Amino acid sequence: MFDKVLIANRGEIALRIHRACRELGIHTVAVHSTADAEAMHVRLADESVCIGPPDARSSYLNIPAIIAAAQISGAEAIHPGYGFLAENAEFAAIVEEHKFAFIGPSPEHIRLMGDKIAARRRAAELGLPLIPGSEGPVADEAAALREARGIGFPVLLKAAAGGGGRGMKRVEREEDLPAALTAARAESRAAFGNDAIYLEKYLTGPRHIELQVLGDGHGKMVHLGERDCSLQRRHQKVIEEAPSPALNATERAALADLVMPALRALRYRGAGTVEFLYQDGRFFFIEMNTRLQVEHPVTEAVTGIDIVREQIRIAAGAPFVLKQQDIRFHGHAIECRINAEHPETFAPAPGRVSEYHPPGGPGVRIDSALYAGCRVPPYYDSLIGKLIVHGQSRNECLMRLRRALEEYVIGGIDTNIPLHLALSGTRAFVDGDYHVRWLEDYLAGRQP
Ligand code: MV4
Repeated sequence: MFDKVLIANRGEIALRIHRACRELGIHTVAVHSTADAEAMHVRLADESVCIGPPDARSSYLNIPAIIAAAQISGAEAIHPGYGFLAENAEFAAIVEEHKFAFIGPSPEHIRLMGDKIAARRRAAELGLPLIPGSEGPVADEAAALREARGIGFPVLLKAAAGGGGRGMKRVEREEDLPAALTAARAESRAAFGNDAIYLEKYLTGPRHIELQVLGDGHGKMVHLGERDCSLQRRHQKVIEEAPSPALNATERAALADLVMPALRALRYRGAGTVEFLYQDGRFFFIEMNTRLQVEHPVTEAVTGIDIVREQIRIAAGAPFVLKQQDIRFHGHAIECRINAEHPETFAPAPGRVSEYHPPGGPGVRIDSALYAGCRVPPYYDSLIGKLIVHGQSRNECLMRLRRALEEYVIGGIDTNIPLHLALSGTRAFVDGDYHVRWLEDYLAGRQP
């Protein structure tokens, strides 16, 4: 096992990784920008290194500074967390070239899944079902028209380099296609330096269902069940749950039967998430995330497996002892992402936290780097914590969620806790009857 791990991240996830390390007897090295000198992840780590000014490009994305921090501290491995450099194949390769272990998948798998067209092609070869659409990028307007007529309108234009919903354009009618294609290409070129666009049938009311997997890189592979992440706003997840209220046991088994042979064939290493859209009883592969995800705790709650510990064990080459038949699923878990933002306008709300009182009690987990008196800097994303509740049934979980949200006190800054309280009482959420567009529709119809 490693003796020392560098955590190339900040906030709640840096803390989460620190906790897994300490429970494995591993010492930790935090890195931080000058804006985060007083941050909780720095205070808790055994050592810390300042890697640059507040701007993430100069600090948390600064590869030479992070490699230098690993060298001077004598770390043996680097955990990238999520966001920042977590899905940067170049970074993973540089880490390995410098003889550190990268706590994540191989650079090749990161690169493959980062190219959405290549990922789609490989998924099809591996037998995963795709949304009907173009086989690869569309060459020009004529090709796009041909494809769209073949599958029928509405269609969705997607950027090959996109993902997470960036660079998508919905096209309702044939006459709108040329302009939409031009716009999609321009946006994609500006955002990603790549103007390759592909086209799919537009699904009107799908759910986002993803399967958590862990692999040893040699073909041993387990899944930890699915999460339903359909409650999103502007492609940011707001609430996630496990298991999905939409699936029965047969559908759940069918999902695992699709994914597991494919990932075994890929010899995937580490933690990963295979994302699907689910509509009318069918799963369609959309993308694979080659990182630890924000919502991993709901899976930890229902399986009892520490996903970050397993990531570290895999990277250290420890024997892979997880067996699918030993993995049991218990009850239901829901996560609310707590953001520093105005609960109605969603304007970011950085500032000083004057009071901090997180909920506790049975079935409640808080992952947060907040403390009374801390500052939420304006330079990074607005996620300041995660409330995860676990119960024997979905109903127990919902009751627990409400009481935990009522207990949660974060003073001095705006948070979306009032939004979560409102959502936890809506009919659609209580019934588990929602799809990926439901939250935006709900927010649009809310009284001002
Ligand atoms: C779609 C879709 C409907 N039809 N593809 C958005 C993120 C990206 N990973 C895939 N996304 C979607 N792809 C087809 N053919 C609707 C979405 C979508 C969505 C997906 C998952 C979670 C939230 C979403 C919100 C809006 C649209």
